[in-house]
Amino acid sequence: MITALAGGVGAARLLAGVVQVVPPSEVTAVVNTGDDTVLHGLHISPDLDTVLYTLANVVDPETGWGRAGETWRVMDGLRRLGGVTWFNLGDQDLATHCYRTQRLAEGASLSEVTAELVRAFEVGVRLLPVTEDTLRTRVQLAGGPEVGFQEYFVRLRHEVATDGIRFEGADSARPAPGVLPGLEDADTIVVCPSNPVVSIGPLLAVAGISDVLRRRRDRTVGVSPIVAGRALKGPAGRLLVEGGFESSVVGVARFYREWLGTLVIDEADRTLAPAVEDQGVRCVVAPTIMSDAEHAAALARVVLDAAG
Ligand code: FO1
Repeated sequence: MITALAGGVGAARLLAGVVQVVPPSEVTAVVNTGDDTVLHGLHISPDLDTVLYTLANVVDPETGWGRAGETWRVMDGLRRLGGVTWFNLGDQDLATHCYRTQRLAEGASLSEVTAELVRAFEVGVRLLPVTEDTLRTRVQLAGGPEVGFQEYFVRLRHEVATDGIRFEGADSARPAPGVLPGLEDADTIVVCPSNPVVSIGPLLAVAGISDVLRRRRDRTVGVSPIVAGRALKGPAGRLLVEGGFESSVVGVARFYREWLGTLVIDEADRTLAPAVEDQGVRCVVAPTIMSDAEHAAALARVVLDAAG
């Protein structure tokens, strides 16, 4: 059984490669909920939805989030009303948020609702929210207010300097059902190429998770989200630097070294492999840019082989 630590787009792409190599029924993804937000009274879980839509082959291939072939009638109506439109919610995507919000209001847990969505989209992989308790990534802007993650990431297009990140609710958030057993029992724990600070970070902040990872360090294999000093997408590089780490595969290794046994880095960083190993993390060099399904499957094979 394979259990993955997952954020959004990069994780979804690797998981889509993993399910080409092993049966989806053998894969569990522990997904970040720190990006979750309530807008228009709807509970939105961006990372869970990106993984769900990608594995169901209905994700917008351009953005990696939201639905392919989307229409925007509701957003157009909201714009005419002067409503909140900085967070783009397509018409089909809104159905997911309406369903999730209604089911939560009926007393279903986020895990149950996620399992219902997995069945409805015939995904096969077991998707687990990291916690059912409130967990919200908050971003302290340099010289400014603290804002919610989506305000930082979308409204401000993460083009602002940050003075710190915190995960509100982490000190009381319990792992959701299945999360710790999923990590304990996995043959391999895959750390997807997600943002170390704001996608993997919240997972580590939930009680018990980093302890299991430390204990099973020799079974954890990660893929660097940083290639040639930069994130392929999003603010991972600058958040690493703002957190005191290099924006490089060495910085990623230092960030993860307490509990990561092996780090897969891209060919572009081959010369840094010794420096990664100097961090005490075994290093495997391979193509890590998942430009299509074949590349994602090839990377998944490398990751699973690296675990031995
Ligand atoms: N990202 C954007 O850059 N702009 C958006 O308008 C936007 C809307 C959106 C709606 C639903 C959803 O599930 C994700 C959405 N995202 C958008 C992506 C989201 O901010 C990120 O995927 C994660 O929160 C970070 O991984």
